[in-house]
Amino acid sequence: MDKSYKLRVATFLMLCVVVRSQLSSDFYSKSCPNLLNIVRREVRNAIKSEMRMAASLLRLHFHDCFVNGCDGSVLLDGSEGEKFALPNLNSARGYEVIDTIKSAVETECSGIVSCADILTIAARDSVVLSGGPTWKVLLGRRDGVFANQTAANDLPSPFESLDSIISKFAALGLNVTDVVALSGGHTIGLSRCALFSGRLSNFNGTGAPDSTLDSSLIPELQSACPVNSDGNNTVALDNRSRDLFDKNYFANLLKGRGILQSDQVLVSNDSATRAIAQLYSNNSAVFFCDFANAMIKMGNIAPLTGGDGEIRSNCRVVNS
Ligand code: HEM
Ligand SMILES: *[C@@H]1O[C@H](CO)[C@@H](O)[C@H](O)[C@H]1NC(C)=O
Ligand SMILES: *[C@@H]1O[C@H](CO)[C@@H](O)[C@H](O)[C@H]1NC(C)=O
Ligand SMILES: *[C@@H]1O[C@H](CO)[C@@H](O)[C@H](O)[C@H]1NC(C)=O
Ligand SMILES: *[C@@H]1O[C@H](CO)[C@@H](O)[C@H](O)[C@H]1NC(C)=O
Ligand SMILES: *[C@@H]1O[C@H](CO)[C@@H](O)[C@H](O)[C@H]1NC(C)=O
Ligand SMILES: CC(=O)N[C@H]1CO[C@H](CO)[C@@H](O)[C@@H]1O
Ligand SMILES: CC(=O)N[C@H]1CO[C@H](CO)[C@@H](O)[C@@H]1O
Repeated sequence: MDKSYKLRVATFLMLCVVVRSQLSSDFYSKSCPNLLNIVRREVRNAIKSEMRMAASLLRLHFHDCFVNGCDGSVLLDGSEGEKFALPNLNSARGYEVIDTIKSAVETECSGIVSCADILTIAARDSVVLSGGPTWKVLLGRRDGVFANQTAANDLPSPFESLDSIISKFAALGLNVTDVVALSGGHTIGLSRCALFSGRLSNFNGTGAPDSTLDSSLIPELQSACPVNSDGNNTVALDNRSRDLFDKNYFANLLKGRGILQSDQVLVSNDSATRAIAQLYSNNSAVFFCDFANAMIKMGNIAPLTGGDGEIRSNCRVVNS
């Protein structure tokens, strides 16, 4: 084994995460040295008043990065924007928290830090403050100047096949390991009944519930989602530890207790994703490492850098 290879292996073991990027962890170290402390403090405050906010901020970053890259486009107001796309409407949340963080950051370092970077740091801090892994956040993204509702409507859906979800991730440079690890984000947060109640009866026109559902989960979900309710009731995506970022999500899947169809299919028909979920279900160190790595990869999707885009002064509107 040559020396540089040994060094690479040693570095890998030490940091776990090895992803190349045009972004850098010290991007604001001179221009806004207190940035990470400000974001951490504000995320902690938000979570103190509502623990679910950790999950909401994590999801917001995912929905930002999958549409036009991580450019803060999901934050833009307006009925033509991404907020009104089906996967986000009455669903994505946390915009007010991003506003609060942004104004705290502007007070110390005006016009310096992008909304896209603030969201990226907030997502990392949400995971850490929920008991999950930490990683070095790469920074230097600039904010986009347009939203794309059409692309937001094409975000992965809970009704989609695993193959189709895998290809949507692959198109953005994320592989099967990343699909399973990032799906583990569902270890925190809630889902509305409308997004899984079709599994409870006459699933896919079969006249029966989804056969992959654990039979003891069906009455639990039916009582949380009465037939004549409007679909807005919520249940925890990981009912064993709803606010804790842990590996229970994967243990749930192996028992047929995944809430969304798109969760459960990770262990149904595909032996590759199933093997990864099995590994994570009893090895949180591997899950945490792969999750951190995949979050950095997701955060690297098509960033605007250099002279592209802008530093928005209000995360909800492009600068005039
Ligand atoms: C693999 C494809 C994915 C699908 C189909 C999917 C689908 C969903 C759905 C349907 C909900 C519930 C939304 C609602 O109730 O209105 C949800 C919630 C959530 N998703 Fe995903 N998701 C996926 C991937 C991800 C990824 C990559 C992350 C982050 C790493 C993530 C993090 C979350 C979180 C934290 C919540 C809870 C949000 C809250 O409570 O406010 N999801 N997801
Ligand atoms: C918006 O997204 C759609 C679908 O992904 C794409 O075809 C279209 O070119 C995008 N529009 C812009 C302005 O980038
Ligand atoms: C996915 O990519 C990561 C590197 O980012 C790599 O370590 C992992 O082995 C890949 N997984 C698959 C299934 O190719
Ligand atoms: C349910 O139906 C959809 C298409 O109608 C199909 O893609 C999916 O594989 C079916 N799911 C199961 C678990 O049979
Ligand atoms: C859920 O609540 C929103 C308002 O928060 C409402 O517009 C929507 O119609 C409700 N969904 C259903 C299925 O009734
Ligand atoms: C991990 O869990 C699987 C079942 O999901 C089990 O077969 C295997 O023995 C476990 N491995 C360890 C190291 O605990
Ligand atoms: C689907 C669901 O939410 N099931 C259960 C979650 O856990 C509580 C107890 O902690 C049960 O009452 C729910 O039925
Ligand atoms: C598309 C497909 O092959 N779906 C199958 C996945 O596995 C479940 C049982 O675990 C079957 O019911 C589905 O038909």
